[in-house]
Amino acid sequence: MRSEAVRTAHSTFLDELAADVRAGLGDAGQKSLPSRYLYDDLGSALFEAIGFLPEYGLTRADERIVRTHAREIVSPMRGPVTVAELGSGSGRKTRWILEALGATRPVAYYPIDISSAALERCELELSRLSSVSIESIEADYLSGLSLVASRRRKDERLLLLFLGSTIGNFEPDDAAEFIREIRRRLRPGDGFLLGTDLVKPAPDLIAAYDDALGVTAAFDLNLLRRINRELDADFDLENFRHEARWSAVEKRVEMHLVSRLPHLARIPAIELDVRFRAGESIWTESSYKFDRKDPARMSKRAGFAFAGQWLDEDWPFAETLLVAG
Ligand code: AVJ
Repeated sequence: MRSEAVRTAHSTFLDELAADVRAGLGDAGQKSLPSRYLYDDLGSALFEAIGFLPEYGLTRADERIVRTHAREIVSPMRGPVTVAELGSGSGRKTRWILEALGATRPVAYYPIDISSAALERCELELSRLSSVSIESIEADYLSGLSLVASRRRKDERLLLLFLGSTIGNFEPDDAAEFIREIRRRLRPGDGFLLGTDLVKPAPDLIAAYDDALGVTAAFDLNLLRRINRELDADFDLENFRHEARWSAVEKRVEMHLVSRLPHLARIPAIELDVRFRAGESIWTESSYKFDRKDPARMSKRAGFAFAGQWLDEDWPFAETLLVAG
């Protein structure tokens, strides 16, 4: 039974990957691949390493704000609280929120992630917290949130965490729609803590996404290695170089894998040959950056009220607390 279910899940995943690769590389015009495929086991480990790079202040700023202001952030949440988190990460930032809440009451914590490896690491990191019970939810964000929201008792408030500026990987229309979908699953009075990386000088942004050690380049190139493995493709990683571009108009950093020379890559699993010109790129990620007022503005339209915002001095980043109206 169980192995059957796992096999089905895996083939569904492969079907999706195949369809996405065909859609992204199959036509003339700008080639692209969805950024969520960056996070296989190695990709997730490389992202963890990126969080230690001096050029990439995002993860440390996010943690600093949560650590410094945890008490204030949770202060509007009275009575019993269930905490849910979209993308469990390493659990390092979440610990501060759970400790602040757990000081005065028992807390149930539900990390939601499609990666079982990420969930395991998170459980390990947070398992020593007394007065916090953890239950991992291996699911996509919205299904996981529906499950958690429907399970809690009538008198329990929900505090939903969406940290790390993951919202920045959504196209703006999709981000707005996603926040509306979140609101639909909450009850009035529930909290939503949203982390957003802020616009900063172009050279800082470029360095953050194209670091001197080449860790981000490895993170980006690993996407092709993953497609080689999962779809039996023959991408030669040496044929590509990583590039970070900042668009001030769109307020986004783009990651591209740029072909160094004209060449052909074969993807037999989907019977696709992909031709590259020299200088042609595969667009692998957008990371939108925000102004301080953006989070409240986006969320108000979705039915949230602004309840507070905390910023970091060293690396412009905002933690915004919203309450479902
Ligand atoms: C995990 C989505 C926040 O966009 O900054 C890091 C991913 N990409 N370096 C980001 C990432 C390149 C990261 N997020």
